[in-house]
Amino acid sequence: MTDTDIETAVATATGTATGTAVAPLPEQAGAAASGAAATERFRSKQSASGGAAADTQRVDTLVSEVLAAVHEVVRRHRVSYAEYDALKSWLIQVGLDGEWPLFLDVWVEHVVEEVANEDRRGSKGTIEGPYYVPGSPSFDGAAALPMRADEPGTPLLFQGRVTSVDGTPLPGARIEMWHADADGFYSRYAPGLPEWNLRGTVVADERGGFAIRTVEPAPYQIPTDGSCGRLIAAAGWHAWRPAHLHLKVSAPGHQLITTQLYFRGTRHVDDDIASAVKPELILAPAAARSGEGHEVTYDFVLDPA
Ligand code: MBD
Ligand code: FE
Repeated sequence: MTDTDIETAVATATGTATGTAVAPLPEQAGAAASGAAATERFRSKQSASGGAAADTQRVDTLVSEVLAAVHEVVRRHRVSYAEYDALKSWLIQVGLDGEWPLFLDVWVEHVVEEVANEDRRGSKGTIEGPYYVPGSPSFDGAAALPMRADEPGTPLLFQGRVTSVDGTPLPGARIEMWHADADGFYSRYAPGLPEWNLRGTVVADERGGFAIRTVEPAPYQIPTDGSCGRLIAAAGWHAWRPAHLHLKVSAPGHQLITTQLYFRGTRHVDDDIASAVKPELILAPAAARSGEGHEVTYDFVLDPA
């Protein structure tokens, strides 16, 4: 990192330079660019929602138990001052890199999602991850996601219906999809991609049906040049998520589902670094009946609110 990168990251993290709702398009590749953009996006979402109300008792319980777990690890493994200082400098650097959203969504969010949605009867959800952007271009019924004229990758037709748990179709349901391109990059978090590339919203027809044309994403590698990448290398882990489509599906009077869908037999579908794969979320696309590429049908079932 150069001094200017660090100043930019600090300014972003403290909100002194940018008060805008939309993060600027990154100009450089790598951890600093995607981390700063993800941090900025999270901060604007959080300031819009006002954040959770702090219940003193709850903060006391949760923080005390997290600290007790840390103390227990220090004692059990006889953690040294050298290791304590290594931890301190790593934690400082995660913030400077803007990688707290990435770190938390990869290693913590899956358990929060599990607890939040354990009583759902409809379709399975999974983690949102750090790269959602609200307000993507919207289309009726059947559409292609915004993409470049020469967008690389295998064409994919993704279609299905949205119903309530009792089987009632949900016309007007909104299916928001976002995903990495065939090189594993997300628009808004990597340089050189059109603003809404591979991000769009399709509104279901009168039968609750939708059809989305896109291209199959590549597996995603956590940036290797930032703090999360350094942790992964230091621990001897791998840095990969399997190829995935992100979705948010919503309809009036129903609970929104945030989910991801994966592809049977693809790399890392059995060892996702973010622990976000569930068997119900693995697609098995077939050869397209018309045109090139693949097609797959997946229906969403929403729980009443
Ligand atoms: C991703 O694309 C993602 O979905 C998650 C959860 C974490 C890092 C990158
Ligand atoms: Fe993702």
